[in-house]
Formats: sequence, C-alpha cells, structure tokens
Amino acid sequence: MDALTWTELSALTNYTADPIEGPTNAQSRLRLFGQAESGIRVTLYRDNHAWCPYCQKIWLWLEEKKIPYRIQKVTMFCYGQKEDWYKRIVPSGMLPALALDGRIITESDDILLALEQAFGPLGAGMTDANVLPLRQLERLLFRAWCSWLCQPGGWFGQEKSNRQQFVNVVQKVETALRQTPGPYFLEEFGTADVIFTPYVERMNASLYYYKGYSLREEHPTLSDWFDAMESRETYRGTQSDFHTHVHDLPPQMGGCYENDDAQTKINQRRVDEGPWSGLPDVTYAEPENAKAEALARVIKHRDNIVAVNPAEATLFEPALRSALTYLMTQEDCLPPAGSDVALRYLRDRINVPRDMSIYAAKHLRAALEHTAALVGDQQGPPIPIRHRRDQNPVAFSVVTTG
Ligand SMILES: N[C@@H](CCC(=O)N[C@@H](CS)C(=O)NCC(=O)O)C(=O)O
Repeated sequence: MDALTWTELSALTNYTADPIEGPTNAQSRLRLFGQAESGIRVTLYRDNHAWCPYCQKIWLWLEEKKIPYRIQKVTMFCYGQKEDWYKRIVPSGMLPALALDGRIITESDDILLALEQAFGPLGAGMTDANVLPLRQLERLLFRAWCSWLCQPGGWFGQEKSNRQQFVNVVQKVETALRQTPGPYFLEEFGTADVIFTPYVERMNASLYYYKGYSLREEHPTLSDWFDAMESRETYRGTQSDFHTHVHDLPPQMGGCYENDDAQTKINQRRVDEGPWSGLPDVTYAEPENAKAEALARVIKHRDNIVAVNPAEATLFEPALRSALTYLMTQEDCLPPAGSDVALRYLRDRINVPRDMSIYAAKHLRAALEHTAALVGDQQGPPIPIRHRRDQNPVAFSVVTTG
C-alpha cells in the first residue's frame, strides 16, 4: 500500500499522557500528585536521556513517595556539553542533584537521607538495621558486575572466574530475597528495592548482550523480584530496554567487554536487529496503546527526527511514513530505494524511556526494521562506543525535552 500522509497517520492515534498527574513519565517536568504547585519543595536535576542509574534511584523514590517536584534535565559528559547554568549550581557537573527548600544536595545516598528527613522513609529507610546490609550487598553486586563486564577477560581463565564471582553474589542476593515471604527484599516494598533497581536493570541488559548471560532467566528468585518491580507503575515509567542500555553503558563504564560465547553473538544480533518482542527485558503484559504511543511520539517530534537523520529529508521523510504506516496497518509499504540505512539509523537511536515506553519502542524498532528490509540489508553507521555524541540533545532539543 501507499504510505499514509501525516494527517492520515495522526487520525490513527489518540494517545495522550498527563505528565503532571498521570503515571510516571520520562517526559515530565513537573509532578504534583494532586497537590498545589505553590507547595513544591523539591527540584530533581537528572540526566536528559535517563541513562544515569543514580538519578533513576532518586526519581523512583520521589514517585513512590508521591512528593511533588520539578525536574530539570542536564547533559552528561558522554553525550554533550554540560550546561553552564548547572555548573554554577554543581561545579563538578555530577548528577543527580536535588534542591530541597533551596539547598543543593549531591550524592544519591545523601539525597535519599535528606529526603527521608524531610518527608519520612519509604518503607524501611536508609539507616534501618535491615536495610544497611542490603545496601552493602548491592555495592558488592555492583563491583562483581563491573569486574566481569568492564575488564577484558581473555587471560588465565579470568572471564570464567569473574563470571563465577558474579554468580556467587547473585546467589547471596537471592538468599536475601528469600528471607521474607513476598517478592521484595523486606516484608514491605521500600528503600532497599529502590536501591537495587537501577543496576539490576543494567546488569540484566549488559550481561545478556556482552556475556550471553540472561540474569532474569538464570535466577528465578531475582526474576520474581523484577516481576514485582514491573507491577509498579512508578518503575514502569523509569524502565529502559536492552537496546538503550547496551549502547549507553560503554561510554559511562569506560568500556564493556564481550566474551566469545556462541550465545553472546546470538543475543547481540537479537538486541540490535530484532525481533525485540519476547526479549527478557520486560515481562509485564503489553498495554493496548503501545503502537499508538509510538506513533504519537514520532508525530510530535517528526521535524527533528527527520532533521537529525543523516539521509536527505526527501528520502527519509517518506520512508518514515512507510514505516509508520506498517506500524499501524501491518501492511507492507515500500519505502524509497536506498532508505534502509536511514530507517535503521532511527531504529538504533530510539531511547527508552526518554522517547517512549518499552513496548512502544519495540513496535517502532520492529516497524523500522521491517520496512528497511523491504529495500535493503545495509545497517546504519555503527553506534559509537567511547562517547554518544550522536545523541547530543542540542541537536535534538525538542525531541529530548518533551
Ligand atoms: N556517588 C555518586 C555517583 C554519581 C555519578 O557517578 N554520576 C554520573 C552519572 S551516572 C555523573 O554525573 N557523571 C558526570 C556526567 O556523566 O556528566 C552518587 O551516588 O550520586
């Protein structure tokens, strides 16, 4: 079929989101939870693309506690230049930072302690006798993950022993999870769960892709905890996908090293080229409006999406409409010859949750890939490893702000 026009495409989505009062949403700049804007005491400074794990920790805590707050987004060094206004507030440029009653606090643990003082703890708090050993365990897990992922493992069985060391710590985490009957670390959901979330999400993605190791499938107790986290609207709003993480981590971690397992190559191809449906990055049931969300988000930012694509607009704009037509109708829609690279460029630069939620992104990646494959098998330019300035929000300001 012929590609639909933008007007025709617009008629196929009625997706809307309320960033102020609706479910947790990466595009929000203000969250009120039914309270008056005049009473706001908190501003969260977090990274523009929602890549920073320490920012996710604070974000999730504020959403769980329903504390009214503003969000200011800041550029990370790995994808662009730090804003001068932010360096005046936080000279090191480090994220996250929080303004609480006008006082600036940095270091995510100090931020949580200050928030607890102001608003009370989330379940068992940071200094609770049951939480302290769990916080230490989370750091132990983090270090074991870094040792495995971020070092070349070729010599003297190093890869094998790093993997074993990591698995041993995961087993300790699972033992801790089994201490209470429910899926969370303690009787009640709380601070400890929030603290584990950002890095377990990144471990799940990176080990699948770089080590052929599926954390969630290998460790059922940890998986039950992950499922429970995914039952929370708050977490869903902050949750990323495998593709985003595996390509945002290398510059942040100083490199991620793949092993030579046959499974690693299979997993890498699956994450990069699909099919994305069924990957163990999400297990909750798909919302009905996922495709409508993807379409609405592209329509909203289509001018910038076309402008930042390396291909000419005359080639890419009709190709994009072909892919969106397929997304909504499941009918093949031939894009212009030679547009496969341009479509795959966009496929590789969708960011979750910055641009859209996880299922919306899976559908959009799949539609872009399917449509590209109708005209060619050329991949887009490789995603950089040492930096991600291809994601500089300056070049893409409208898209990343909202
Ligand atoms: N210990 C700090 C670590 C924070 C941190 O490492 N932040 C990184 C991002 S994940 C950062 O801001 N780096 C500067 C940049 O990337 O621009 C905390 O817990 O807040």
